[in-house]
Amino acid sequence: MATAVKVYGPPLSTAVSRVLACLLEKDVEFQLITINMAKGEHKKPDFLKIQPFGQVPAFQDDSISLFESRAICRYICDKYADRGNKGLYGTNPLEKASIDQWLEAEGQSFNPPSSALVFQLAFAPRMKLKQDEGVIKQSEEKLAKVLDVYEKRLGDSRFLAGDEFTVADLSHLPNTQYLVNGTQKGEMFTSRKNVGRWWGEISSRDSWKKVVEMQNSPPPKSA
Ligand SMILES: N[C@@H](CCC(=O)N[C@@H](CS)C(=O)NCC(=O)O)C(=O)O
Repeated sequence: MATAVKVYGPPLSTAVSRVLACLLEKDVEFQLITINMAKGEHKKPDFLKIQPFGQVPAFQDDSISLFESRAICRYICDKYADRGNKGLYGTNPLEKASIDQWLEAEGQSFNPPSSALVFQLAFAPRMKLKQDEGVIKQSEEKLAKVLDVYEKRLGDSRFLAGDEFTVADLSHLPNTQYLVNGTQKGEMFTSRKNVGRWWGEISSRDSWKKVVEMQNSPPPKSA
């Protein structure tokens, strides 16, 4: 009997929640192994064997261990191609090329300014760290330019890679969730007509609602 894949890390982490959303879309059974980052468990030698950079998530399936959330998502989509949402990573080279292009745009253009804003505006206050106004201003300007490109694209196309929801859209959920619901910067998304319509659509998927529920559930008590 196939065993559940393992995901290591807290659902509050944006990179972990990306992988969880993908597993839920693909209807793949998983075991979530909480890593207490406040206690530095992600820097312990045993964890470094599966995630040598000491970051979350780490992932295991059969004999393979993986890190990097977007690479993990691609693996899940390919390995479990026949499960759940079968078009999540496209079904032919043409679709995959478009999905890969927008997945790269997320990783290379959208993620740097949006994750900086998430850190500065959502995490720094919780961690009682001083916010860097220069980083906030610069990241906001960069993100606005990226969202202008998205606004145009989403005026021509229902989702980023075409008419269907794909892993390229999914990959934007974690940072956008924090920015729209956990900071004052939500308007950057909601004031742009097409981006706002897209965000409403992708964030109301059952898979993402389950991830948000997991984020809002108290972490299991450690022994
Ligand atoms: N590119 C990596 C980023 C992983 C990452 O930055 N994880 C953060 C949490 S969202 C982390 O582990 N931070 C703790 C640290 O870097 O020490 C991925 O997508 O998996």
